[in-house]
Amino acid sequence: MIDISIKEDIIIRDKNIVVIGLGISGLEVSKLANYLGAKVFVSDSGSTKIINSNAMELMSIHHIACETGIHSPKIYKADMWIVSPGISKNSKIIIKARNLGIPIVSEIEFSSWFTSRPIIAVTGSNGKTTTCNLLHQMCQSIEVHSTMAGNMGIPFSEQVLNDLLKPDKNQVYILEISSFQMEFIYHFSPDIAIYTNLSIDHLDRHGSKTEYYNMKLQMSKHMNIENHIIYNGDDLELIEILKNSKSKLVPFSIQRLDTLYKVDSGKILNGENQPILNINEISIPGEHNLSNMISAATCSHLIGIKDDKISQVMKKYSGIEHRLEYVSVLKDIEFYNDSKATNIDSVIVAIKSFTKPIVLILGGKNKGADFRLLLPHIKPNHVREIISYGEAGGQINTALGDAVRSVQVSDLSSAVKKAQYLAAPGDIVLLSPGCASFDQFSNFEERGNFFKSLILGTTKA
Ligand code: UMA
Ligand code: ADP
Repeated sequence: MIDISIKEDIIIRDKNIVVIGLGISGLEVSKLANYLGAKVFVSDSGSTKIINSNAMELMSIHHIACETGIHSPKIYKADMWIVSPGISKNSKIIIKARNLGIPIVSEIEFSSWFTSRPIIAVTGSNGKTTTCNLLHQMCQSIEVHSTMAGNMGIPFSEQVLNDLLKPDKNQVYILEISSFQMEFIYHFSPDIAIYTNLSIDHLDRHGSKTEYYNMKLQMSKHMNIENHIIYNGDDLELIEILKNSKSKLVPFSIQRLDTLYKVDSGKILNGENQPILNINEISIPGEHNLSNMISAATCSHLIGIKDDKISQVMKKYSGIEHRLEYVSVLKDIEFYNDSKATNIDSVIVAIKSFTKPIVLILGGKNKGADFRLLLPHIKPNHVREIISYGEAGGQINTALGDAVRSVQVSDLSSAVKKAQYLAAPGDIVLLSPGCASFDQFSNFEERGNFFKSLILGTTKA
């Protein structure tokens, strides 16, 4: 077995490393472990087209042994396991491997052993991808070359291997970290951690709010007194949870006046109380996006990025696909695609981002959310109708009861048809589903693209 207790003493060369999962994390971490001289075996219980094609790539190009459609007994003949985020620590194979004393690490943990570049790690329940993208645009200077990786879809292992093959001494990693990725963490320690906010999510995976929050806290657990934790100072729960951290705590806020950047009288002010931007120069909607910008600005400032670069990015930033994305206007009805809103809090901020009347489409696969939490944020003259669909449609309808006009349909296509029928000129039709997409789609991107194709007429409702 590999002794993983002291990071500096870990030896990988010639060790039997089993990688569990052959999605993008498994694919890329196998290449990294192989490059470092380990004997790699990869196993995935599934056998979809993607899994099989990843296996083919590893076997034919990298000569790495793989199995798909099964976890054979071979997986337990290992000096260490590297697991993909999609595999829960409560799964049968993990419990068995633990009982056999096999050390198990996550893809993020393993990759972090092989880089000494600075790491900025971003987590939270919402706003991670947006904050990472803002930071990535801000952190480009002669001295700082940022590279994004993590939960947004680029495995950290891929970027670490790229840097080993073609080193860039000015490289700074901006990692988007999910709670799933923090289940097997032993040494991972970013230089700067950002906590955007915390609210309940992923109950189906973690079982309780406490366990979910604990996974989020894993990200900063090994940080030291020299490191910084930038956190949302408007989030009371987050303040409480982080208060005993060893690292330097740096709040950001859109309400307080004691933070590095402040929002005051329609302007963003810097540490010298000088305005760097008028709020109305920002083109993406919602206070939550202002909060994302201020957190990215705070972090950029800490690593020496100048205010003119920060404000330039804030002005130019036009948002990311599937996050409150404007689709089209038809018969004076505006359509927005917010397919990435997969929890209650992101639906709440979406509602708050508009003043016009909304016809809201909710639904998909419930992750254990309580839809009654939406009720205090739904005013009948603002959210005029709710259309629920998919696996969670019935639960949503029951949770909302008579408090709001709601109708349940079977699928997204019918929901769009219904929304077009119910919306009046001047209204907004908003897909902000508050659920995962997996009941009817492969991922949130496919759901958002399908919604857009219905609106733009490229697919018939
Ligand atoms: N599997 C087994 N045995 C098991 C269980 C699963 O072999 O007992 C296999 C599955 O068949 C699957 C693989 O393990 O092929 C698991 O792969 P994965 O789901 O971890 O997929 P990756 O392609 O590696 O993607 C992961 C993240 N997926 C998840 O967290 C579920 C991606 O986040 C991330 O972009 C990627 O790593 C790169 O870092 C996705 C996600 O949905 C987008 N994240 C959640 C979210 O944002 O809400 C947290
Ligand atoms: P994440 O990567 O954490 O899922 P994204 O930036 O992809 O976050 O946004 C996901 C959803 O959350 C979108 O619907 C978006 O409008 C919403 N959102 C973005 N930033 C925030 C925030 N700071 N607070 C609450 N919701 C947010």
